[in-house]
Amino acid sequence: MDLTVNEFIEQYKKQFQSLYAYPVEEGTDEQHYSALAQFIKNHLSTYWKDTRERYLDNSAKQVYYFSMEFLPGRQLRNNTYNLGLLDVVKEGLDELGLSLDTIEEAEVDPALGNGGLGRLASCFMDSLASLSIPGNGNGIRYRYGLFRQKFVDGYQVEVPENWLRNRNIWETRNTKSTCTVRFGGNVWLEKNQQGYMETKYEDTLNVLAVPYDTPMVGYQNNTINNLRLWSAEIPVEEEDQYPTLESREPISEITQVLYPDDSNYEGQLLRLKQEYFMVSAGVQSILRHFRKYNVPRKNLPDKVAIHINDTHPALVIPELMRLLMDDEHLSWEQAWEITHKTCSYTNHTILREALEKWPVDMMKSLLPRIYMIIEEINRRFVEQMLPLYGERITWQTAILQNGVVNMAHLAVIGSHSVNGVAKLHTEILMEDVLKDFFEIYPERFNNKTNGITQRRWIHLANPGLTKLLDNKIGEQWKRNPSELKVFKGFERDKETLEQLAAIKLKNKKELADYIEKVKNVKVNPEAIFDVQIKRLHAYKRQHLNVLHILHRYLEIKRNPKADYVPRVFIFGAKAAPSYTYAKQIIKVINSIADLVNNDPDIGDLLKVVFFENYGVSLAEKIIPAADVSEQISLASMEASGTSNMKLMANGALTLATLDGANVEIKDFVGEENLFVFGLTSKEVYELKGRQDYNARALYEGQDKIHAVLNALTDGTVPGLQGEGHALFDSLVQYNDEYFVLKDFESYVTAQEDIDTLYRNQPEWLRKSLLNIAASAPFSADYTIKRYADDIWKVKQHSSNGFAVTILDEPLA
Ligand code: 26Q
Repeated sequence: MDLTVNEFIEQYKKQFQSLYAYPVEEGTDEQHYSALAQFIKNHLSTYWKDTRERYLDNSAKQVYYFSMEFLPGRQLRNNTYNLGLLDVVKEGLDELGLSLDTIEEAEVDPALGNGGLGRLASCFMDSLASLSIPGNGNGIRYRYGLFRQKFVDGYQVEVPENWLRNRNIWETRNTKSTCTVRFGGNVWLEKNQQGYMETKYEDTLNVLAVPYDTPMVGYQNNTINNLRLWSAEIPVEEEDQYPTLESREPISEITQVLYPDDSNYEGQLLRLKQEYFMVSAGVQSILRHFRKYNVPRKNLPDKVAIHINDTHPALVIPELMRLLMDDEHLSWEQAWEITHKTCSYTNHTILREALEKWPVDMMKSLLPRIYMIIEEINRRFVEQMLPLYGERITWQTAILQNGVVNMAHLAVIGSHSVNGVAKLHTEILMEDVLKDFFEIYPERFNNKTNGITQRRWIHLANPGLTKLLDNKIGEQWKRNPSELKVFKGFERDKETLEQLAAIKLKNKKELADYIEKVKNVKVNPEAIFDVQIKRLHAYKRQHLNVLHILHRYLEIKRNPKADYVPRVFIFGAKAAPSYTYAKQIIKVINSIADLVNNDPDIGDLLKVVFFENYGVSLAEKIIPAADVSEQISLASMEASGTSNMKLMANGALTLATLDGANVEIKDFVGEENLFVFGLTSKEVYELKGRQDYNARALYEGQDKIHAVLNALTDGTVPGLQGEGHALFDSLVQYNDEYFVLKDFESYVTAQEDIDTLYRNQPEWLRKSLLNIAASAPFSADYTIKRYADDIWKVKQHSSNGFAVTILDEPLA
């Protein structure tokens, strides 16, 4: 887009004055943010409209990514950059005496997701647009996002996230495209005069679904896709039936708040309402748009692909069946053919406690028609499989089991494709979690290793590194990520390594300043910045990190004169509000931080920083400054991980178990360029199978472990109210479910190897460079291209040939 600096200044002044009726000089940061965001939105609106028309004119097949969560992050800088306006805008603001860095801080970061799954959805939206693939997001516009996390006395406290306080400039309320979603009531089938069976409803709760559309701007390619988030309202014609605020509760609560649990499923009625609300509105709106294509109903799979992001939107399957049969009068067979050709499903977890299973009674009374359809899908499945596979496999794969609806089974049976999110994870699905299904439908299973968008995580988050790459290898890597491997050629170039070191140090200084500002802790930017940022969960083993920190602390106290490499341990993590153990770990980390950071014997050698309210915006500050990436989940438990990819791409060295995508990171960068420790997934399975693990023996037999665990309970760590004992008990008394003690020794050794390597700066920098150069395969552009080719069968529809080009496919 062509715009000169002067034109920008003129237009921006006008924009500002039309909003606030006084000159720009008098504006607050917040007002400038609003005016600038509005300015950018005005600029992109024609491309947004054109993209929609282009897809329609080309009769393009479209993909709809259904997800209960999206974590887009701040959009001002991203959109400005992707429109090709970043330099002009920065310069213009500069001339006006303003700064984008300051203005940007006034934008809220929409926390409409819990963690990895939601952020992945947003990275995918970015790649879809940047590849000019007709791709739409479909989700919920939660009135309150994931809680804001505060620490009080070291304890996590949750505060509601009122992200819409200052209205959201990016969204457009689209009243033209509303639809109605029905809950409860009575449903029956009746023959009408034409002889069709007709579905009759009475006493239903009717909810109006209002879409809010947000532009998803492609990288300098004139493509703007749509993210559609639904909000629940009272149907206009029923306003009178809801005279009091109280009577409106059952409707407004549906899209009021995001469930803050990312790993523990509790069968809450409201959650089921949310899922069906989003699914029904989304599918209705797809079918309405599809009518514009003027092709027969049976050709729906040629024009539409629906992706189910984990089982949360799996009701797409019975809902599409319902609409095709009840509204379009197709037969069961026709509707089923269309449905399973249209739908595909990604699994993101092997944790049994996270698998969704809805009580039949709940489903039956909330969604009577949907339940009838699920029952029939199940009946036909069982009827077909019994003679082929016998009792055991058939009943173990059925959708209805012991009074619950197994959503993963519904998703697999109703989809033509089932994928995991890393090679190892997909293997575990095929060999363990979904083993029986793999026997029945081997052709459905495939792997799609996760990816990240380099635009947000390198270009924008790390401008220093981006410039270095541009200078050394040219700018082609921005449109063809595989070019990053050219950077490997500089591994022995002294000048490049020094520049890389200078960039990292600058990023670390900025983070150090920020740490001082928000945590009032002074850290040494020359220390190793060791980072673990992810949801707090026992399987991710933040407590393994904690034990090692305590071990280090005791070492330094015992032998203060030895030669140590200074280390700053950085954490960012939210615990689910009901997850007591995770919250106890937070308290322990904060207490250890108090101990360590204020001990004059320790000084710079050891610092612990636990940021409050970890999210996308904080990640953008932390990741470019990281030296070490902690990826220490118990092997087999982490489906993929994506912070591992972001940190690697920013030159951090990975300290990892062979879990999730860490395995592929190791394969690409080479074993000698990261630090692997701990049990392998196979060993974990064997150890579990043997049932002879004895954590107490490790506590009693190994001095280091003994000392560290005692420090948790003997008063060494101040301010604990039993949290140290809780940790101790989980590890010793309750036999250490995630084998923390088993992996402790090799973890400590790997940590020592890190110190040794860091002392040899040229070698450290060389490995850091090799990590950056090997990060290309984890571009979400590749991931999305493979989804598009293998699963969705959707094509790129560029307007000017400018879409990101994928020349070769490193991970294929
Ligand atoms: C389910 C039912 C009721 C309420 C909440 C939920 C729920 C919500 C969110 C269950 C799970 C989630 C989120 C899961 C998640 O983020 N998984 C992560 O997905 C990433 C992207 O694939 C992977 O990289 C991570 O390994 C995986 O943990």
